[in-house]
Amino acid sequence: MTPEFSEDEIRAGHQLFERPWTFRMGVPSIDFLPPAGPVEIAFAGRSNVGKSSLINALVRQNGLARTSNTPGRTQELNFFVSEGIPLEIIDMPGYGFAKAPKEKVDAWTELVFAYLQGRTTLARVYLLIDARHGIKPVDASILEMLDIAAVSYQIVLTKIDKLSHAARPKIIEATAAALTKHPAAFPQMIATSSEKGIGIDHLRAAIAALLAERSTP
Ligand SMILES: Nc1nc2c(ncn2[C@@H]2O[C@H](COP(=O)(O)OP(=O)(O)OP(=O)(O)O)[C@@H](O)[C@H]2O)c(=O)[nH]1
Ligand SMILES: [Mg+2]
Repeated sequence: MTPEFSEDEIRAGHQLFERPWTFRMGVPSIDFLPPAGPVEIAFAGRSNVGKSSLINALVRQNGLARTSNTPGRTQELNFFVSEGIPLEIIDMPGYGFAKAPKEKVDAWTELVFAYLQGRTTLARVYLLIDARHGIKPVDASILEMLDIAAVSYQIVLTKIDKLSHAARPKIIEATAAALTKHPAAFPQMIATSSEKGIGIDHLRAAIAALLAERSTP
């Protein structure tokens, strides 16, 4: 249920994130979306699940994507690029943040849905789930939308460091069981901790494999 990677795949993952990544642009509404270019991958999930932190861990650059203890930190689609790599990484606003003003939540939700459903170059969505909470109803509605839109996605468990070693397999099994109902979901998930550096190599390898798959004619 959690994937195995070869040494070559892990190495390819390292290479992808060896050089610096930089902020390209923030997109506040779908009208400002740049024309479709290279392959894109997007990090989606509830507010505060750890999307921006995970991107920083991937690129080994704390502070590239802005993080915060307060939910609702990321308010635009933020695009990150690295010279010579035909891939763009998108950090998304979180969903399911009940305390934000309604008009803001509506705007973020509309932006997230419009992007996820309509972007032709979007190769995969990494859907982040807090390992302590598992898939919540608000996540399930996003999974359903991705299934209907036939957008390929993979679950990434976050903050696994907050669970004891003994508790980890249980949440992985429960999440895998829930995923069997979702046709567009990648059956394997990746358990991570941005704080402790757990699973980051695996996520890099998964992204490298995806990119290799997309680049072969
Ligand atoms: N213990 C632990 N804390 C984490 C981890 N990843 C993120 N956090 C903390 O969780 C909080 C939210 O992290 P962010 O990366 O800003 O979350 P986000 O999903 O980008 O949030 P929004 O942009 O508001 O949707 C911060 O206080 C992080 O330090 C992790 O792996 N382990
Ligand atoms: Mg964020």
